[in-house]
Amino acid sequence: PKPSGDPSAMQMKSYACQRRTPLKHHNSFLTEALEILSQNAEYNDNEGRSVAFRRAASVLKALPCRVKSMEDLRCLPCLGDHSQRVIKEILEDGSSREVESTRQSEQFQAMKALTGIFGVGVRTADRWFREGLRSPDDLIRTGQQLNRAQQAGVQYYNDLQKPVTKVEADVISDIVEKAVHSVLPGAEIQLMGGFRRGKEVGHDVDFLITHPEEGKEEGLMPKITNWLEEQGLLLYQKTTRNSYLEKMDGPARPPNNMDRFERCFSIFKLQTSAVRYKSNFTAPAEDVSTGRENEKPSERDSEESGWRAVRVDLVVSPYSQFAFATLGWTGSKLFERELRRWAGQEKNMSLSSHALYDSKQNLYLRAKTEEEIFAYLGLEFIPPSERNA
Ligand code: DCP
Ligand code: MG
Repeated sequence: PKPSGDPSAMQMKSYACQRRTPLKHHNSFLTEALEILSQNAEYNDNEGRSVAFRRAASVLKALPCRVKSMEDLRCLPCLGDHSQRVIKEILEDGSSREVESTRQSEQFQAMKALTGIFGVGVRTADRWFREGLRSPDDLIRTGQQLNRAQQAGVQYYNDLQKPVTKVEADVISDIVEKAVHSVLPGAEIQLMGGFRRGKEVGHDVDFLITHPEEGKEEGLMPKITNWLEEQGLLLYQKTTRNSYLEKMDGPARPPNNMDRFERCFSIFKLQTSAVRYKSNFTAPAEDVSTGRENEKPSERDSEESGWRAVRVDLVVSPYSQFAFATLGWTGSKLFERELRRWAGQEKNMSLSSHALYDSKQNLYLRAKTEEEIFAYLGLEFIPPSERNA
């Protein structure tokens, strides 16, 4: 047996959904580099390459200690030649030339700034980049045509760049709970996404809403958004209708894995006084960067105005799909992707945020809890805090 300090001593499973990945790990100096290359591949519309780097990074997140030499990587899955070259260079020289030149490149920085605008995807950002645009300011200066989401994205750009803290998420939870219970008593609300996995900050706040009596949740979203709008709490909202029909959609995944729940993409107007009030009643959070350090004085100051903009996603699920929706909206994105790949490739099943279909038995598998879904898939249950793949 190998000494216990040797990372290769553990049996590393190859699917991220077979492993426990904590939030804090020992190899950020390597994973951050690999994730730069993953992100750059995404900006260049190379999904295969992007996922390969992301999988490599994810394996290193699951290691019990810091990688010290290439020897430590023996027997690890998902580490392709390219990832190994990058890791080797970082271990030997402290940094990778490819990663550093990518990070500094005009294209990478512009794509990061442009895709960082709410409502802007890689396609649009790439078109703008090729037209010579580099930042939100360039869009305003050149009078680009923007849709309603992008207009809000540019308008609230600085606020939306700042990470959302757990205390802010808790204040928004209270508001959402009040809104939901005002329009449908007995409804259940759950905080999802990164915050459910134990993150201290996020880029948005995600909620899943349901009601134990199937059918009661129908038409709920417009009632919630109306209530919020009347209170002056929404800066932007766009609701998409539930378009999932088991009989019509069958087991096939909707295109690009988007689920079909009634969903609201919104921007909340969050009173900073409410956040200050709440933090006084909460254990002091760890000191996290507010991202305000680089803010130009000319920009809107939420301290002065008394509020800030926060991205909030609301999703309504029928009770019968709630376990699948919960699993599908907890993340991480790679963990979700790996779950679906495992289901398809290893189990001949099809998993979505709505259902699990068994192609061998030709039937839908019902579940009330996440634990049951892991069991159907023949996987050990991984709690949300260890899904940070
Ligand atoms: N999700 C998904 N596929 C989508 C959209 C969402 O699998 N197309 C799932 C996985 C995410 C969760 O929903 O974990 C929430 O999406 P976010 O983009 O908000 O991701 P996180 O909450 O994990 O990260 P952050 O802290 O940046 O908000
Ligand atoms: Mg989120």
